[in-house]
Amino acid sequence: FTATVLGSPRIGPRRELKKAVESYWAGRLDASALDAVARDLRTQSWTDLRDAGIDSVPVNVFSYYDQMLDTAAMLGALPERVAGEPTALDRYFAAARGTATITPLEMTKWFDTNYHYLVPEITASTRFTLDPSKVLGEVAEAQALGIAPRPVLIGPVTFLLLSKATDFESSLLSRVGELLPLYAALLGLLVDAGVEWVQIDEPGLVADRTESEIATATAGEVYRALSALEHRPAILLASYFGDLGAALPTLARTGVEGLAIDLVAGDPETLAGIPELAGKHLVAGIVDGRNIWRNGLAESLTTLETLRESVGSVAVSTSCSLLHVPYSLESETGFDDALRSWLAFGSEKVREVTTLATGLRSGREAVAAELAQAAAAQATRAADPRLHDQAIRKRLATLRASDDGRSPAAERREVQAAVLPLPQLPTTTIGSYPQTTAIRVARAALRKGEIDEAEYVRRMRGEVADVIALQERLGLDVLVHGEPERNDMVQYFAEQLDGFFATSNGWVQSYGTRCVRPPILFGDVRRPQPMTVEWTSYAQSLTAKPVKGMLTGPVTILAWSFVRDDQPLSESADQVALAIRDETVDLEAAGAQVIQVDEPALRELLPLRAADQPAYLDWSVGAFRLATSGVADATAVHTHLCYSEFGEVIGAIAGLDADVTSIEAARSRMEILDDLNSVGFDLGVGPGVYDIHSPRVPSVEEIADSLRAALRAVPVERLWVNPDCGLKTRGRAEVEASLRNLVAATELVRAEL
Ligand code: THG
Ligand code: ZN
Repeated sequence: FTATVLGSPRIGPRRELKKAVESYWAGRLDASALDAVARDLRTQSWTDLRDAGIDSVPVNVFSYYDQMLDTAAMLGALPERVAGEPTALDRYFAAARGTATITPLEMTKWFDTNYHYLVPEITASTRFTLDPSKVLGEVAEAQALGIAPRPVLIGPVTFLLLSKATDFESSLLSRVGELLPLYAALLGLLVDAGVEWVQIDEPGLVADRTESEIATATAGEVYRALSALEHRPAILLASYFGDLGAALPTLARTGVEGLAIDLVAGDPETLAGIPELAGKHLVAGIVDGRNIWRNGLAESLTTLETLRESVGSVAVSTSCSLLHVPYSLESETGFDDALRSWLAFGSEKVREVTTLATGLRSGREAVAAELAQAAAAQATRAADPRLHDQAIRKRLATLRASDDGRSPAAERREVQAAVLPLPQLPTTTIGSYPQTTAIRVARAALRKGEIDEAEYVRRMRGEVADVIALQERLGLDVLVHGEPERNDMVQYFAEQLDGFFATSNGWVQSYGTRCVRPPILFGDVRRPQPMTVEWTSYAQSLTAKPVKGMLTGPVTILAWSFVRDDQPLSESADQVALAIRDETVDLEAAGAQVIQVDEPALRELLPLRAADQPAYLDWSVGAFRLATSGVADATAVHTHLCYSEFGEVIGAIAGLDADVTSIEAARSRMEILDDLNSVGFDLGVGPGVYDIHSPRVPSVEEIADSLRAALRAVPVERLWVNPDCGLKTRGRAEVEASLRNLVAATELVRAEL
């Protein structure tokens, strides 16, 4: 084949799958109606690819929830505790989201993307068995449409690397021998079904983890064994999100027929010195599957031509699955013409792939018009004044040279205690309160033009007043306004900053049925006016207690946006930091004594390769400090971090130098406090004392125990009391009951001091 993609979005161009699955959960749709929606979406997706000129169509990339969960189901590795559910679909969804009595699988980041997968649990007693029904079903469905399918599987090495061993110590990779016969049997079934090519994904091999050498060696053995099978389709071994490094020659030496290589995240030069590639079908991932910029086709063709000279057989592809970009530009009506011409979403990327394949096959003249259009778009982008705001750049340079940061933390602590005396173990919340039906109704009415901006603001102020009254009643010490005016915080700030563009339908799956609409950072960042000051000031006018100003940090704003590819991320981060810094200064001038700048995504942008991590930590911490060093010593800077796995970034948390850091710790049993001690952290810390991700109301005793445990690791002067994350996804009643217990537990423990 000559033109393909590694995978497609599946949530539906209008999020049809999200709506159908959620209706099924709510009991409004039965399993066969759900299946019909899913089948229509697959048909649409495959025929669109074929009609666009894709000559090898990936199947089995559809999922009701997640591809790792699908793989666990295929390998008979769903957890024991779902076995009692009546149907396979019920067992599947019980593993994904739990039931009243079943805890779901854990969820974590899919490499360094904003997609989250479910972590399969493998126990000593797991007996792998093959259930090929989903993949064979999709193969037959595609064939019935006259489409030659290329089924996509997650490979055994990546499956095990990303799973969790729950009751035994040794590396899960040691169990790959149990999976091999199942994959071998499956390859046999696929070739019997008439499949020519199978794609086996092994993105786990691009990260260098402690297991990397053994993973590479294991993968070598696995693919030597699979490719030695006589009865099988041709194997396309797919990698993405980085270079294969040492794994590339190892894999090239096996008998697999094809290798898919990410030429966007990885370096095409690394392919040069590998003679074993010569006999392979190289699937060149040259169209970026993760960002939304239009491909500069001419340079891509040059790269492809060079590759063809050295390798021989080259197909054009996306760098990874198109799962990570929105469906199509067609449904975006708000972009100006210039911006639109710079972009390519999913279906536009498919056309780029087929254009490049035509160019490679038939010569540049065959696609001269497309090359000229791409070049023209690139030229207007480079020349657009919005990309180069000299005033912003000059201010940033001056500030970088002159800013010597904040005074030492101990000095700040003294000044802050003098201007804002707080009780021991001060209580607070992370920022958001439940997004009530009234809030959602008002937002929808504003969007549809049924109410005007003034009425919307009036209603949101009512919500703020309710949240302030609630916190007064509960007896919390540092209050928040509750953020009713924000749906997604990143979208909220991006909409107010120049240099960002918001999409109207640019949904990307984040996990399960949940989606986000990442804003597009295309130009230099400028803050035309204050963004949050009126909300915070209004809340402060209702209470004598301090109200925190609430902002999102530069790293998180970038992590959850599509970012510029024409300058280093560090450069963009500093520009966003400058805008946030201006906001902190305005909040302080308006009377805020505490300002929280959240960085929940600090961990997720961490590069996959250890060698790249120090530089990242340096610029990300630097951007946070730039954003927060504009205020006086008397103003307390707080931050909040989510998603417990802090291991590699623990030093960076200290580096942020925030006066108080609240952190997700309810589920990691306060281990994080010992980790912080081990790097000499001596600032304020609020380890979450209960888990907000569950609707359960924690008891007073339970919270008091958490606090007592925290006090064994942290001196009382540094300890804050808070839930482990924002409350926006919880119900009002549970929040009130939980916080009442949080305050009561704090009073209990204060009395013991
Ligand atoms: N915002 C953004 N990215 C994120 C998060 C976020 N990535 C990591 C984490 N948080 C992912 N979590 C979620 C949680 C909820 C939803 C999406 C991602 C969600 N989305 C709504 C839905 O799909 O129905 C749509 C929300 C909307 O209207 O904007 O509930 O917080 N950017
Ligand atoms: Zn959080």
